[in-house]
Amino acid sequence: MIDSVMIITLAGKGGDGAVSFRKEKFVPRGGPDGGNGGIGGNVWIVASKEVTTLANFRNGRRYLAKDGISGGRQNRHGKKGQDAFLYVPVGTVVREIIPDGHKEVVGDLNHDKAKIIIAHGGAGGRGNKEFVSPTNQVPLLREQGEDGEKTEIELELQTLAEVGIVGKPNAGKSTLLQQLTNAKPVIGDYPFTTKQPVLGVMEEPTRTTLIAEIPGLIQGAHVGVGLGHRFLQHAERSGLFIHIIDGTSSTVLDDFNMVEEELKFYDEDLIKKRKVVVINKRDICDSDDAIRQLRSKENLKEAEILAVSAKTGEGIRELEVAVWELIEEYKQNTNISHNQTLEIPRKRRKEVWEDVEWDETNQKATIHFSPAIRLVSLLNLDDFRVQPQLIDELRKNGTINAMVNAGVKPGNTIRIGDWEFEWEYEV
Ligand SMILES: Nc1nc2c(ncn2[C@@H]2O[C@H](COP(=O)(O)OP(=O)(O)O)[C@@H](O)[C@H]2O)c(=O)[nH]1
Ligand SMILES: [Mg+2]
Repeated sequence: MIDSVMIITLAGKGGDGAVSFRKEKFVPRGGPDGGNGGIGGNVWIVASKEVTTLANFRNGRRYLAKDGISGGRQNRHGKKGQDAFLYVPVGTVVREIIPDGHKEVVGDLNHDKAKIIIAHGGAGGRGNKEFVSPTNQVPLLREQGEDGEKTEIELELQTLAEVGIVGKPNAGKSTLLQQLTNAKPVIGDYPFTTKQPVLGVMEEPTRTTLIAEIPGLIQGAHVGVGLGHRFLQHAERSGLFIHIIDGTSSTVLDDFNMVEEELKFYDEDLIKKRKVVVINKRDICDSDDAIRQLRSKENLKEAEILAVSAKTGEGIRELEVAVWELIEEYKQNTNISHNQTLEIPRKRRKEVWEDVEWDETNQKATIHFSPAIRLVSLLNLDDFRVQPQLIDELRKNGTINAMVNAGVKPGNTIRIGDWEFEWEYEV
């Protein structure tokens, strides 16, 4: 089973802005009416209960959203590029691989329809209409659309159980899990057979649920090892516990209290969860007596207590019914409605103003600033009217300032994108 995959997501590029002028009778050149480009499409990761594995994803593959459409004449703005939706199973954790190599969790898609934008589409370029100003009535400028974000991510499916089986070592947790589900846990006469949570699916024709055997708590608490983070996640996320007790024990109530104490030790909230208490090994013990002992405890007077034999299957059907009932109840009471879409906010990575790169030998400054590059890229620089407009705009967006701060002097060469020119202005 594939439970982790690395992919690359590429959002759409923004559409380019247009340069255009209104055509009017008797007016040689009407006002500017070049429209803006549309925003590029976003890439979303969406949790869906219809999807059960990550098997449709291929390691290293790129997943793309559509580019925005370019602006047109008559103020026609380009259409937004279509978003791409990547559907993953509920329980998928999304980690972004940061350029420096470390991974950062950006989303835990733990319920149906939870979603996150993992790569934002690029902004649309502005058309010439947007460049009109009191000093520039005939703008010949337009902007290239911005590149979409490129994000490398890791998807990891963390299947978390709805039901946790807890109990002292040897109580019969593994045997019970095997009775209730398709799991094949190790069953042994000696304690501590299970160190990792073992998962199994409990199925009925119309519903399924995931059950985890939570490893013997006692050993972990005392030695301080063994029970990983994963255990806690299962325990915390599970909606209810089956607390199983060995009915042949002469200290049934103490056994129960001991496990409750251990749970409390990890997290106070754990013991507040709904639970079914199960007296096990009813084939070889006096289960009525065990139940009586438990009922002597104040908060167990009204509790749901059942006697089963995980080995022979006696009482298992009743237990199943009780578990399904509690699951349904739990689902109705959780405030996550199943139609609700949860959008996990994630900001675009900030555009970093990279320094002007200074080449001493050639007395040349290269500008690495995407708004400046996008502005320069599509212009007809042979048109003598364009350059002064461009310089004016570069002044407005801070490029000139950065150049001056970097020590650029008249006579130096400036490179922005593919455009190289000699800086001749005093500032
Ligand atoms: N007679 C009897 N033995 C059981 C029953 N349930 C479990 N056992 C035995 O108890 C021992 C411990 O069971 P296991 O499921 O490994 O317990 P765990 O440590 O809680 O996972 C094994 O030898 C099982 O065969 C039961 O209902 N009746
Ligand atoms: Mg076990």
